[in-house]
Amino acid sequence: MITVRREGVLLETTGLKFENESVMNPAVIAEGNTVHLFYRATSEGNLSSIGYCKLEGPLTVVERRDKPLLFPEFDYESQGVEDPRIVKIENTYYLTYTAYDGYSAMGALATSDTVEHFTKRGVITSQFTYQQFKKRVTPERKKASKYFRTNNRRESVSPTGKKIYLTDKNLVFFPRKINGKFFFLHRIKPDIQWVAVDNLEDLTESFWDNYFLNFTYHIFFESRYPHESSYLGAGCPPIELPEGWLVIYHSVCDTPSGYVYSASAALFDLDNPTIEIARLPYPLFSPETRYEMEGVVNKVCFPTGAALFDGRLYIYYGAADKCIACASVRMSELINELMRYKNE
Ligand code: BMA
Repeated sequence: MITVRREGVLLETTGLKFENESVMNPAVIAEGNTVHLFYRATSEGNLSSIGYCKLEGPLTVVERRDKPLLFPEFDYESQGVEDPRIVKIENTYYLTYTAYDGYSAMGALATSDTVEHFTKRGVITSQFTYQQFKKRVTPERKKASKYFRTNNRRESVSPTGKKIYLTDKNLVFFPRKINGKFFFLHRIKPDIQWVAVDNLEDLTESFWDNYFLNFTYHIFFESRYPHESSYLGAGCPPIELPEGWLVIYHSVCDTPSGYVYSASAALFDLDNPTIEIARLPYPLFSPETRYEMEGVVNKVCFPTGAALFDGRLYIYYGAADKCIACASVRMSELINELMRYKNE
């Protein structure tokens, strides 16, 4: 087993209107000794925006903005900008988030040359209704049957006449191009899927049309163990190591008292990340402290960002959808343990 050190709660709500209900699920990027943290903040009534704070070293908050950095501006995100992740590829920051319009939750992108002034690029995941998705995936019915059993949003139109799209979130980029292509993960319940494209402009309707016609080929990661039996989602941007891409993801298991969200770990091939090298057969850490067990949603550890300091991996996560906490592990210990569970 790996020794996981709870570093405790890092950020809590304040009296400021945009973050007076909860703070959680932060995007994290470390540059030298500085860690930039872009977190989901909710105001009463559950409207999300993205706040910013800066750390020196893994745990010391030195700056926290009193206004959100990103907030709903467009129809597709009118009810919230949620769950950011961030990477830097060739001098550009790519901040992905869930755009929620009150009915549909979709993966959206914002880019910037600095950590401050992001330009929104709109929704980049598919915008298909469940029925459109089902029609395209039906020829693969056998392999895709769990997608039709999962609690995916089924309606196509809202009472107000708005189109409702299949929920597609947890959009997470790899932090560099792989074989010249952008490589990212997204999640249509219950698995994680992958996309590789030369240019992000290639993500057109006809791209997604073809993608769904060949859908099961794009499944990146499926649940195997009890703690991930309900569904999975990409968590922190993958971390490049000599042994492979380390992916910290969230794994979800339904229980009589509700879903339990844990932080889990797996390793993928550097040149072809669709190849799984190893995964832990148990969660890296699960809700156990009071701040993870009780909050807006109980029993949630939702990892979304990580940073490496002196051989320790600091994992930042939303705890019970209420506050932001951090836990750390020795990287060598985690890799050694993963290697014990290599795929045949
Ligand atoms: C997911 C998202 C996250 C949240 C998690 C646990 O679907 O809504 O923002 O942290 O559920 O409630």
